[in-house]
Amino acid sequence: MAEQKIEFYKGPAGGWGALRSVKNALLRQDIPIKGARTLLSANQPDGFDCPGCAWPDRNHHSTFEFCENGAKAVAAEATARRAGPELFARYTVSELAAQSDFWLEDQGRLTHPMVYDAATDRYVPVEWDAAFALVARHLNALPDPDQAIFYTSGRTSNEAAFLYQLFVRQYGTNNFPDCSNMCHEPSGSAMNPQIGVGKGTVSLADFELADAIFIFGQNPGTNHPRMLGELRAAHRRGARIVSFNPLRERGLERFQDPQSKMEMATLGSTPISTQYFQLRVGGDLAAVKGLMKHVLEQEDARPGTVLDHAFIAQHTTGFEALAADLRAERWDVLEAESGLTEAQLRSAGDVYIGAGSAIFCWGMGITQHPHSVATIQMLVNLLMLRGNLGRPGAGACPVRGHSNVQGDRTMGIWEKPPARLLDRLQQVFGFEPPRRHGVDTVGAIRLMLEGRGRVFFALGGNFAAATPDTYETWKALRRCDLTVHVATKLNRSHVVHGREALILPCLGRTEIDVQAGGPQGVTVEDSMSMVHISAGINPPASGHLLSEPAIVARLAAATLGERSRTPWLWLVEDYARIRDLIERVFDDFKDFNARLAVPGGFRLRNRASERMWVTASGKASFVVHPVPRDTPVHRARARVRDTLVFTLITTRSHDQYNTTIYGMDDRYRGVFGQRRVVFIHPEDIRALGLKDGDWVDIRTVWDDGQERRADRFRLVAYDIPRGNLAAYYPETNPLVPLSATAIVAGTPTSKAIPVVLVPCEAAPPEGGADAGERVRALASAD
Ligand SMILES: Nc1nc2c(c(=O)[nH]1)N[C@H]1C(S)=C(S)[C@@H](COP(=O)(O)OP(=O)(O)OC[C@H]3O[C@@H](n4cnc5c(=O)[nH]c(N)nc54)[C@H](O)[C@@H]3O)O[C@H]1N2
Ligand SMILES: Nc1nc2c(c(=O)[nH]1)N[C@H]1C(S)=C(S)[C@@H](COP(=O)(O)OP(=O)(O)OC[C@H]3O[C@@H](n4cnc5c(=O)[nH]c(N)nc54)[C@H](O)[C@@H]3O)O[C@H]1N2
Ligand SMILES: [Mo]
Repeated sequence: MAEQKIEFYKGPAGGWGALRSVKNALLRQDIPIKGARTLLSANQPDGFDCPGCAWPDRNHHSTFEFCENGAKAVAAEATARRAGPELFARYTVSELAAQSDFWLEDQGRLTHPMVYDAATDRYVPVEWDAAFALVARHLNALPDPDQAIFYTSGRTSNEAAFLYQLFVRQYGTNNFPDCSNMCHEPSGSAMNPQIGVGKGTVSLADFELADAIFIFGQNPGTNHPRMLGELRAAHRRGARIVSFNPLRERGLERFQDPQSKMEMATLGSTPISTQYFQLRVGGDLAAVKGLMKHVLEQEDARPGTVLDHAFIAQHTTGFEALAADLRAERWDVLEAESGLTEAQLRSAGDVYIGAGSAIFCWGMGITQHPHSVATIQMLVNLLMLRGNLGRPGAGACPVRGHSNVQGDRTMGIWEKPPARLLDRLQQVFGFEPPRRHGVDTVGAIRLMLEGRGRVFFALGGNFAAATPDTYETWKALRRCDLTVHVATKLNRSHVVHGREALILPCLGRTEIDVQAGGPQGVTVEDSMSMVHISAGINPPASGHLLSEPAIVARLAAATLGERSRTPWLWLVEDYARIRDLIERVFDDFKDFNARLAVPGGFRLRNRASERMWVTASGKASFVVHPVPRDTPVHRARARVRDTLVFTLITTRSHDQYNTTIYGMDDRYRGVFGQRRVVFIHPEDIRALGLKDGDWVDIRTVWDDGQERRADRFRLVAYDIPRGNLAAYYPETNPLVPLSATAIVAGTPTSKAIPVVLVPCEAAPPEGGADAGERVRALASAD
């Protein structure tokens, strides 16, 4: 076990620390040499798309873009370690369930399809055909297709996602919960009605032109490290970079580019943010409103010089109502709710006014809040006041997470499919698609809890750990007749299973995929709507793996049989055939196969970036929203008066990919060898009568009488606003109530949980406290 310590990190983001960390990651996975070759193929024209994040590549040119966390993601997949049948013979599933998330994935790549054997409480090997027959039997026995649930995580390729939605809709349901429901759903929910697209409007070229880049609630140094390269270049040419974040994230402060020989040799670095606003958690809507109020007041003082009147007149509706609302807004309310002063808000507003063109980026710090949709609409309002949409160097940039989460939605992984998609499926494939909307992630958990969701199938991801209200979710999964997981690595979701259960191991993106028609590539769409091909270079982790498209096709054939007129097995012989079908369903994919031949692929049309508004009014709309003052946190504070009620954000460490834990360090935040920590303001520690390093249990304050707790966290004095706490996910997911969801979008509000802290004894070593918790929870989930 690594030494546990808390030590302020003095260095910049990136630099030698990043190189050292990659070396360690490769050593851990026993892949010093192969790993290096694999790393060099990430994001190359003839290589694979990095399975890390959705940040776009510089045109897939051939210089290697170094990215520490991309390298860790690749190493995790290309590991030499294997979780084969011997592992499952050695441990019962109950024994596996007592292990930590880290331990489970650390066993390595899954090698064989496995089926749960209740008599021995073990997973045992199963033939692929028998596995598909088992799923088909369950699906075909359901009285109503809406009792089946089909989850998707965002690594799934376009080809697999397209086949999957086609299969499931032919089967008869729109029950497509996905990771997006927990992630950028609010961005789509906000922007679709407002400007007619649910995606970002910028491309990388805009980053070269922007005079100002505003970053709200996003931590690129850890989660999108290649974005730091763009920010560094922007800073160097004089662009202003303004960050809004309750935590001082190192990657938003300074960056040492591992590809700059000069910076590496001299230990130099480039500052990133020109201004940093440490606002209060959940304070963004108020802050953005403050910026808008300032913009309007400046326009009043210097008429005709601040607003883009031509844009507003020609392209928008609703300006007058917004202006009236802003004029009536009070600075004291904006200050109290944002945690920033009027002077700070005005100075940020001045940077915005001073910029000829501006880009707004945002991440989970914006979306995982009750008022996320409103906040995003306010961000778009602010952009539109100065015409910062649909022109060079300007626009909206929701920074997606999973490498193909955007593409999966484009392909129709959506529980609320638009009628035009269903009409087209009907026309092209000659079947009657279900029109009822399906369940999203939270809806799926409820359906299973009520006993009306009986088969749960997951194409990737880790539903049991990524979702809110962990033990409710476990109860839900354990009520299923059958749970099935297509996966690369063992995880929590495989050991918290239904009465019957399957683990179906698949190829990863780094691996060569050979079908009857020869080696295949798949396509993905990045955060800026670039679609390109990805082809693996490593031999498969095991000879028994199937590709995701092949798994979906064989399952479809087994389930639908004669009922389907789609030639499933023929389609997966050559993925170009799948792409021909994609082209027939989506007009924007015209000449799909031909356009992939261009290195770097092609950009999907984005009508908002052409100033074409596919909205009800045919215009972009300004939307009015009040400053939220009745959130669950406000209500909890009003109710609990004798103790401090904090707002907890649940976030990522530098050593994890969502529920995949790579290691126990969070280097930039100075945490080493441990994860059960909670960041807190030193004055708040004093107010609790405690001291730095003391241990606490965390309890949620909610209004449904249910106890939610996560025990044994170590207090870490930190530069965070008073009244706010931060801790890592997924350990804190038991604290997030199922009913804590974003208005309209339904996204769990993982960054806005009202909690209290209860002192406890010092914790036993890592894994101890929460192993006990897991065993108890599993027992009580039955
Ligand atoms: N290495 C690595 N890369 C990843 C991932 C990973 O886990 N590891 N995950 C991938 C996925 S799926 C996603 S969605 C993205 C996630 O990437 P991010 O969007 O960066 O997500 P988080 O790490 O949760 O961090 C959110 C940031 O928001 C800040 N924040 C919290 N609350 C507020 C608030 O109220 N207001 C503001 N302004 N800021 C706030 C936090 O301090 C933190 O800096 O990254 C993707 N890339
Ligand atoms: N409290 C809290 N909860 C959150 C968040 C938060 O910030 N706070 N963030 C939310 C967000 S933004 C997201 S996106 C979700 C993530 O939710 P998910 O996408 O469901 O979770 P991951 O941890 O990314 O999934 C990891 C698993 O994916 C499998 N896998 C990896 N590569 C492949 C592949 O190529 N194919 C297949 N089939 N499987 C593969 C591996 O078995 C691995 O164990 O979590 C959400 N949950
Ligand atoms: Mo995400």
